[in-house]
Amino acid sequence: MKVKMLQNIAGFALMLALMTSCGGDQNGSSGPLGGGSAAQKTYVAPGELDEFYAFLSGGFSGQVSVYGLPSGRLFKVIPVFSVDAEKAYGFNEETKPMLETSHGFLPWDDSHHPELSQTDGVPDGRWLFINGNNTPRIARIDLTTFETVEIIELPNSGGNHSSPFTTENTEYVVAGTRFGVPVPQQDMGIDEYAGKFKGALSYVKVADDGRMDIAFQILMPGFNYDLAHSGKGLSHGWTFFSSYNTEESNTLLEVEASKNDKDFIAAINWKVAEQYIADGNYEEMNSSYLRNFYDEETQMATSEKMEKVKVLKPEDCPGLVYFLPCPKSPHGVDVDPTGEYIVGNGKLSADLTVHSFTKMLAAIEQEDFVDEKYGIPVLNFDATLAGIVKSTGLGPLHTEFDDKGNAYTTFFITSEVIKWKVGTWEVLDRAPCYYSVGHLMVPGGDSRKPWGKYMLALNKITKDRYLPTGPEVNQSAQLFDISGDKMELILDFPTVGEPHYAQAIPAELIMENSKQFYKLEENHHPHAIKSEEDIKVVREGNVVRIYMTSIRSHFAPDNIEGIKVGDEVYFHVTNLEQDYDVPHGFAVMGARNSELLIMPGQTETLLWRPQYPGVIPFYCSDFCSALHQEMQGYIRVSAQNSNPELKWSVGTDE
Ligand code: K7E
Ligand code: CUA
Repeated sequence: MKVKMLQNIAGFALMLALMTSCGGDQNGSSGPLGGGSAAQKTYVAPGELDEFYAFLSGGFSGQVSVYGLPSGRLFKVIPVFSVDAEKAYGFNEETKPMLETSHGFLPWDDSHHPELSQTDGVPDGRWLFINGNNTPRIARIDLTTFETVEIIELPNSGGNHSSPFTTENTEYVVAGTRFGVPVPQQDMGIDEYAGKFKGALSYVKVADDGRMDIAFQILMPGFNYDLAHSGKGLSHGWTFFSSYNTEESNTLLEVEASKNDKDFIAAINWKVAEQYIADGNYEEMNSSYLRNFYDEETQMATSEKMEKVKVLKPEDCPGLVYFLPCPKSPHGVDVDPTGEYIVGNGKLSADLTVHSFTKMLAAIEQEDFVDEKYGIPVLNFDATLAGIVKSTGLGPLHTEFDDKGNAYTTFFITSEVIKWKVGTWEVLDRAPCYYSVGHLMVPGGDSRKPWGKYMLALNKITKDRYLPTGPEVNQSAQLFDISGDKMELILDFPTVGEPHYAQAIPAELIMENSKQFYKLEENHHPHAIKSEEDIKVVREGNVVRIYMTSIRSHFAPDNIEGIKVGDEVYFHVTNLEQDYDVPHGFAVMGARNSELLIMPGQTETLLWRPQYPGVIPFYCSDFCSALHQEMQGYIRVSAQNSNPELKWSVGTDE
């Protein structure tokens, strides 16, 4: 039995290898690109602007990258879950608290799914959410500043993968655990998994100002909750989570979790959940988690420790959860723009299973249940089935939609995107991807209003597509024009890290609100100073605070004396500029963190611990003017047991 299983694995692996290594001769210039017309479609002339902002997750880079479409130009990498020395994120005193967790300071995570906030089911350009997969967290990026302003931890979870998908009006972002874990965490046998481990689905409330808090968690059986999407239109009020490992195995999942012919899509009625909470029918669990918030007014992040979550148990909450059987370990679960169709992407099959929301409601009404799992009714598969897309592709992962009633599904194993008709389920077109496509993205393609002009395929493997760069070759994105009947490949560009999901939105919904600088008079940083007259150096014990300003092209003060070995020196640098695009940097020799990159009107703080007596230079690390190279200074360090006078200055008195 065991040997046979291993043979199966070997066979599957071989098939994968074959599928992902083919097509080496499909070269962009001579292959599917139609020559000049593709170039014209993606050419954004110098000085012209792109039509869409695209936000791609960085996967194991932990960040988000911002591209223009259709040009594929990289505009920015937004640090989220990983430290970033370029922007001092996680290095300066202001942002360090963003990466605090109940496990301590974590400089890294794995980010998979960017999700734009929505109003009436349409992306609105206010915020971008993204999940931290490894140590369960959700981040919120403010799209006026393109900075991470909030990170909330998710307790009782392990692997925050089905996250952070939004509801129609951003009432919630949801977060399902990928791994079943003991809840609460405890020392127990791994082989006690089945029946004892749990899978928490979190509903994170998003307030009008964007602030997040965990409204409640649903303590599900310990399946693996893979992806999610909320209902929209007629299915507003529901969320659908795909699952695998309903076998509840704790070992060799590639075999053990592929045994059941069908796993489940969990349909959660969150309006019912709200009612249970409002009626007080919940348990309060001691679960601590951190909520980190960057306050633009004080320009400081702070961490707040939360102690309790409200928990709902499905077995005690009739009407809260139903299981829709779905063949072959579904990965993505995607809801079409009308909200009627729920697409299960059964990754071990050739077919897509589409459920009907209307039929689901009828089946619930008629109690057309075939089984029950841990108190959760399992709906009759045939009763909810809307149709099957017979694709002849292999390994469907994710589906997005356009504004003409079409759907686009990625097939990892056969490395292609298949376009099909919603409602008739007929396959309309197929396009190869180079190679092994994971997610795909149509701007607004998981919302009620897709802007169905482009489709971006996000590929895992790019060997032979780009100049080789050693063993590691970057992942890639491939842009297709989907305005016609046939998908047309028009651009191929490398990405930062491994993009799993992406989102895009018309540029005009964001660019008009984009902040150009911080107003000095609104800077309420506790250590800000507003003019050079206020510069000072203050000692309290071995803590020395240097209140410094930067303006083209000098620091004030730029000569500092009276610092000793063993001091903790805080450089509080305020950039006095009030113009767009004039940041200053700050770097000091021997600093064990990074530079600072201070935006106009902003204050940032670098902690430095001098190690030996001497005269140490510091300088501006961002080329800011013709006299940038002159933007420098010295700090004198005396011996630990000396008693030097604290002095600071800029310029000479004469
Ligand atoms: Cu399919 Cu993490 Cu959304 Cu990657 S996941 S592909
Ligand atoms: Cu300031 Cu260079």
